[in-house]
Amino acid sequence: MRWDIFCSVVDNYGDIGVTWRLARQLAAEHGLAVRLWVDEPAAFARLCPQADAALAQQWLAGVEVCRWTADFPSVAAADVVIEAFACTLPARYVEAMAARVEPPLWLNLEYLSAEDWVPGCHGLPSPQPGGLQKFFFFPGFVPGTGGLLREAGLLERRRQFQADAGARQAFLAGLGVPPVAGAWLISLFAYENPVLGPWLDALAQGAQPVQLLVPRGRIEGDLYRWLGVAAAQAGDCWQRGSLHLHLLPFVSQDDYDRLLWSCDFNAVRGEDSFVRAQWAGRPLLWHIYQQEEGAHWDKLDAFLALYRAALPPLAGEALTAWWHAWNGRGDMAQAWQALCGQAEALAAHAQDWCREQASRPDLATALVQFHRNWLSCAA
Ligand code: TRH
Repeated sequence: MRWDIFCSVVDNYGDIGVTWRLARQLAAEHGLAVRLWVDEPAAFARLCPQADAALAQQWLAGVEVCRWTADFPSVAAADVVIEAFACTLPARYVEAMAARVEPPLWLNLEYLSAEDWVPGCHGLPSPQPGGLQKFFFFPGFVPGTGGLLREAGLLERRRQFQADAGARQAFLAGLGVPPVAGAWLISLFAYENPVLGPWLDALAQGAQPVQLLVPRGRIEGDLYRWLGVAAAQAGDCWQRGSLHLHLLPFVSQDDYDRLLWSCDFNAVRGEDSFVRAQWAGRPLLWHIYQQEEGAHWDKLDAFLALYRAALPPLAGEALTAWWHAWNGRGDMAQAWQALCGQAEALAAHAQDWCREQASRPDLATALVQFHRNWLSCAA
């Protein structure tokens, strides 16, 4: 069975982050011949350092990765075609789909949202010219959605790593992060954020030692402003009061998982790091990708409502205030103080939430099952 996945990198790393994970998992766990078309190989090579951004075609982790150029080659269409996040397929490729004797299953893999309309839209068909039919496939957190990307054995690998203090220390030492007695570890991946300064003030002035681990990225400018430095490089570290800051390289996707597993709290952004932080089983802080007219607030609050449902009220309120402040509504220093008092409840809940989500079918398996059902309906 051949599957083609199309990824157009709009900006950032979420599009390629999700499709690369999905492609690898379909090949490794479902024995499928997967081809991943990417229009920005340089973004891909940052997540997968073994990749050569100059190549038009390469094989990595059992996946054929091809450069998607404006002048799209004439190729046979696959049995299943996934357009990620409504990227427009090349016209020539759509013609090849229509020319097949057996039409392919065409899926639009949608953005992740906890909003309550999602189960009602998951799996809906959308007729296309040329007799083709496209279906909307929605990831999600509740039954009736397509679930979340989760590789087989992921949580067991994570548990083993977290239970092995030596492995964690060796991993962090490889990133230039020495142990600091009694410190909380926090990873920080975020867009530009004007409330970083107030949070760092609170961390520096607090009684609790904190090591903040910052992979290189868009938050660097705000960090430098607060530190009063003009520039820095991966490996640099600073201490301000109780706060130890470490600038890290942008690591491979697999190492980013280990970084999340190593930390007590993880500040994440976008879509993919948001899910990976949930699999880390540790409390998270979400810097959501901002949308026009504030549409991201509905998404943020829909997730919070689900996530905090089983939390004690005080912990739920502290978490909500912290997430709201980080996204521009509220006082970040105050929110952090309130949150510290709920750290234990939040840590226990992060594990419960992870277990509950992992009890559902993962997204790759749900896609394979969707295809099977579609084939049996067509027969
Ligand atoms: O990069 P993002 O901000 O992507 C976003 C979202 O996908 C959003 O939904 C989309 O609309 C917007 O782009 C255009 O955040 P995200 O989704 O977390 O992707 C980051 C990827 O980078 C993820 O796969 C983890 C990976 N990563 C590494 O591999 N190494 C690193 O050091 C870091 C910090 C991240």
